[in-house]
Amino acid sequence: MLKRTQLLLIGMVLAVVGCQKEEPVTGKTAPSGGGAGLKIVYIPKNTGNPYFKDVIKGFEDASKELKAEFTTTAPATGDATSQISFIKDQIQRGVDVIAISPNSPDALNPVLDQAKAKGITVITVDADLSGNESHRDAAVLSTDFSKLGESQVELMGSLIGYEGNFAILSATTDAPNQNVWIAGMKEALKNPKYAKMKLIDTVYGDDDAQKSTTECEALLSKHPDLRGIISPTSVGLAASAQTIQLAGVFPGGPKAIGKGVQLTGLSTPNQLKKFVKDGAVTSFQLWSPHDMGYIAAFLGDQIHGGKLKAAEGVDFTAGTLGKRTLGKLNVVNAGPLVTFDKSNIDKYDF
Ligand code: RAM
Repeated sequence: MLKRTQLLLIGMVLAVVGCQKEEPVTGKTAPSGGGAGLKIVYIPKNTGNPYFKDVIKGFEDASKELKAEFTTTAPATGDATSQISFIKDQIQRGVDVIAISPNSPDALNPVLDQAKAKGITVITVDADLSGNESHRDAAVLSTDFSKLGESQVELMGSLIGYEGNFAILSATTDAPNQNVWIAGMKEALKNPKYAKMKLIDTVYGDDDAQKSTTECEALLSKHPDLRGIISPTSVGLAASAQTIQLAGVFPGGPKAIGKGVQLTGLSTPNQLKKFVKDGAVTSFQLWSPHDMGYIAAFLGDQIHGGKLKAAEGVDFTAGTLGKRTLGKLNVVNAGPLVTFDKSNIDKYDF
């Protein structure tokens, strides 16, 4: 169950005003670690993804409390190298903190090193530089990455009676977060509990709605015996839900073959509400994107201000969310994984 503070913050996401333009947001209340006027920039994976608007809202809320100056800017696409020139521009601008959802675990290493050499604090958010963590100071990740793959496999298993062929429709081929989760799914599948479930295909929609739709359609025509699709991306899952609904192949749908195709994965409640109510999607999961941005702003402020030396086991206060602790490799998990279905989806507005 979500804690009250988390529910409150999720509720606040209602007023989504974040956009990908560089617009400073400066607040009025007391500063903490970095002091008033701290310049924080957040670089999401790409523009046009509602999920990142919620993360941006978290940064904006925290920046108001910190009296920091917050801006956001992002490339149009999530290719591995698309963020490099954006990071360079921010180094030029002289920001204090670069928070970034990286599109690659390693392509950004040299430019992030340049940022760090200039005294800029680098925080990864939502996705990490897996295997290259020394190129950032700390990470704020959505939820416990080591359990996410298994949770998604378990959810799929429960939907298909732990038996049948399924596919994955992911984001980009380089996406560090999706790739860690997919590795976790493959590891989970070794458990004898899932012996009758088979991952038969993995495709990539690039966090682009059109490409995700095309990939989902291709999965349906290529594998008539498909029992399920896991799409661990908010863009991919929303596009696939629309595709499955239009094709009528969801369980009980007019074109369902046998028991139909169960679609699940990760997306925002607002993007999926319609499909859950119509029965095209039974259940799916996510966390609070807002809280990730909120926590990252506080962490960046405190590291940059010298109040916190990032190391495993070190505590810090993330505003109204209270005490948080840096874990292994300086990772902070923003919150719990929530499963949404007909019974609870109306409680969420983000
Ligand atoms: C997409 C992005 C993001 C991921 C969510 C679940 O919006 O790929 O990185 O965390 O899906």
